[in-house]
Amino acid sequence: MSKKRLFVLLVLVVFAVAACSRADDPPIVIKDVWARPGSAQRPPAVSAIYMTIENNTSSDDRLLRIETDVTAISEIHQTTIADDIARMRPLEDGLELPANETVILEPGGTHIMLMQLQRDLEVGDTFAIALQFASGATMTVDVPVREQNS
Ligand SMILES: [Cu+2]
Repeated sequence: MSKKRLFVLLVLVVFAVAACSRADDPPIVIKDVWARPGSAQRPPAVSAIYMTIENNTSSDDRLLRIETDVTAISEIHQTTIADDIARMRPLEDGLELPANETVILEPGGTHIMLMQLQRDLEVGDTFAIALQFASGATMTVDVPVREQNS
């Protein structure tokens, strides 16, 4: 085999490996997503979504907002405890997703708050949400409704 042909072959192998690793490692991975049950008729007509977000890229990103047709209003909330009282506040600039880090949304911590539910969310239901990131990427994820993460 000539040196030129060997070089071309090596270049092809490098491209193939790069393409494979990109396919195997999606930049943002959503895991363990679930939502609490909620009633559209019964106040407060709210629910919350929890998930694990892996940012596998070498760039910081942010989750800006979530859209879903089960509610008119969804906000990214952070729970803080001061003087034994838990308070939720919206993260106006979105949720930080540092490069190569995993961010966990869980009960008592960060969550996606769904307010003014448009329909009931019962255990066993599934609904779709669209996540929008500061990078410009969007993802659609199916969310199962559960009593608790299991
Ligand atoms: Cu909240």
